[in-house]
Amino acid sequence: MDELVSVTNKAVLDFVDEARALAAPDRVIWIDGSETQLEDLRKQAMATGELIKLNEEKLPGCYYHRSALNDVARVEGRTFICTRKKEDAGPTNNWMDPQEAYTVCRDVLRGSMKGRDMYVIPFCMGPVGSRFAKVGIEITDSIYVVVSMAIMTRVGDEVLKMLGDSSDFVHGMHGKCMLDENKRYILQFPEDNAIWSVNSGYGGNVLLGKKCFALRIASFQGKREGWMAEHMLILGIEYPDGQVKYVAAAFPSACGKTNLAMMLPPEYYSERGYKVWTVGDDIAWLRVGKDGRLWACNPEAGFFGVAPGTNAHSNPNALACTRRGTIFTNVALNPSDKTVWWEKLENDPPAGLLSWKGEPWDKASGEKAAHPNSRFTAPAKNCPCIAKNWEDPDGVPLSAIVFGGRRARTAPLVYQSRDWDHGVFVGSIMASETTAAATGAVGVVRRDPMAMRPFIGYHVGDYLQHWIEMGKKIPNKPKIFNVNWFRTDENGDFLWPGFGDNFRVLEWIIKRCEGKVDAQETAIGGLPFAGDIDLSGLDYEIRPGKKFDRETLDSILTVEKDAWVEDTASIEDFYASIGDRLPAELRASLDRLERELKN
Ligand code: OXD
Ligand code: MN
Repeated sequence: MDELVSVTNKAVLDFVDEARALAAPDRVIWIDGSETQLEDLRKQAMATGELIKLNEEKLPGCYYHRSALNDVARVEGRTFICTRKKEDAGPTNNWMDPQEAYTVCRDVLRGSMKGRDMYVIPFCMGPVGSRFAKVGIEITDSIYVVVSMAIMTRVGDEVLKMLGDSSDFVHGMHGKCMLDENKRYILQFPEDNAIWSVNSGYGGNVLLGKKCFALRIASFQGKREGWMAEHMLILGIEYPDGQVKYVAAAFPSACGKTNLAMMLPPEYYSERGYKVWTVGDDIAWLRVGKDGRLWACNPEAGFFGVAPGTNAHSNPNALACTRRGTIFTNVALNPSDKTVWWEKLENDPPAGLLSWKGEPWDKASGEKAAHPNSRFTAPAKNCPCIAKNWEDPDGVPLSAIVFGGRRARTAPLVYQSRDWDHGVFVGSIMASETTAAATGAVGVVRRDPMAMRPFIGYHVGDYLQHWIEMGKKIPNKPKIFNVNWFRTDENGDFLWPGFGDNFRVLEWIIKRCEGKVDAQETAIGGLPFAGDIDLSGLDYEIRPGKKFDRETLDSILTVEKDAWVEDTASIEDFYASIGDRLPAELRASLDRLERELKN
């Protein structure tokens, strides 16, 4: 028997009826957002092993989950943008005809929920009631999805109330089905406001509010409505006088957005009263404010962070987020005291761990205990450095936008674009080594414009044009920069200490925004004079026997012309693939770069 509910929104009821007729669940359960209902679902999931309750004293309210072995990352190869015209999906997306896509998915979903419950999750991206927030309805047969969505978004009755009788919501349909990777599809229908995801249980594929809605669908909506959905963290830097300056930064998946968003400034700065506040760690919705500045909102309510590498040194704030009310996925489990472990959490793993595969883990085997893309799903409100205004419906005003990739060579530590259009060029030529966040080879350099390559819900050329057009609408534009924390030496060791010391670069960036410091003009943009990056207090060993020195700083603040000339050839290829939808402004910037590199 279904639970009795009093939903009156016809469009929602029709959507649910259609899903029920197709998937044939035993019952339909409406998620009301109450703790009682969520607790009941967690208990059910514990009974089947879908969730394991962790140590209530050490990790109160925390749960452990393993996804299927073949289902541990986003599947870009099986992610499709289903626009009516193929050319509207563009060269960076897979495309499927919408009718064919619905048919394929219907075949997979038909009868797939027999014997199971179907959950209807009303969810809101952005604070409920905000004029910028957007509603989705996710249908799923996974309790893991329900409880994760309840952390990552605002869910329940209050969302339905906000929706009223409007049909303006994203129709999200998810079914685990058989978890068959050959029939796994992550389908976005931007023209229909719909997302269908089948045969996966991995967060990035199934928490539909996140990548599918807040980036792919929202980027399309933003283009139509005059705003932007970006793969960016948002942070605030508080100065000793109490002023706060906000920065949004786009880095590809698993390149340190969460670490930067929650960074602790070096002691030298914190002693003087500098602080960093987190507004968001993955997604920013950007709008032009009444005051002519660009304002950024975090549409999410939680963090879906990469666990390995997170520790008391690298990101104490993220670690603190995960100490209560968190779901851990595909990390290692210590069955004796029901705690979790992952690579680099501590130096010595406890004995008797079960790996992410659920098998006894043998350190000597060389296998990882936690999957490299294992995750924590933690409420944003847990974060010790969450900004007081992180839920302000208007968001926060940006001083700077920062792009950055993971590049062993070529890109210097930091440089500034000459103006907005050149900044769009800098973002468009971003490149990064691939990571474990998506299936496929790791460590391959690929062009990843604005870190959005896997997330642009339409043609990349139109997307870049939208950036150019937005620049015309922002009287008081943020300045645009590029950073690269990942330069390595000939032994593969990182040259820059990273983590909290990245604050030194942010400080230079804000000084540039305020016209307080000069830059050296080069072919690629404005680079710091090395003396302007404050190294005070950076006198510890960044690895055994190695202190950071001025010479190293000089070496990562130079433009290596040969490497850049090589890079422009690959940019040419990338731009050629975009075809005639490439904005003329970007073509002109590339021509200028090529010319100036010859000088
Ligand atoms: C993420 C990703 O999960 O980018 O944030 O893959
Ligand atoms: Mn991301």
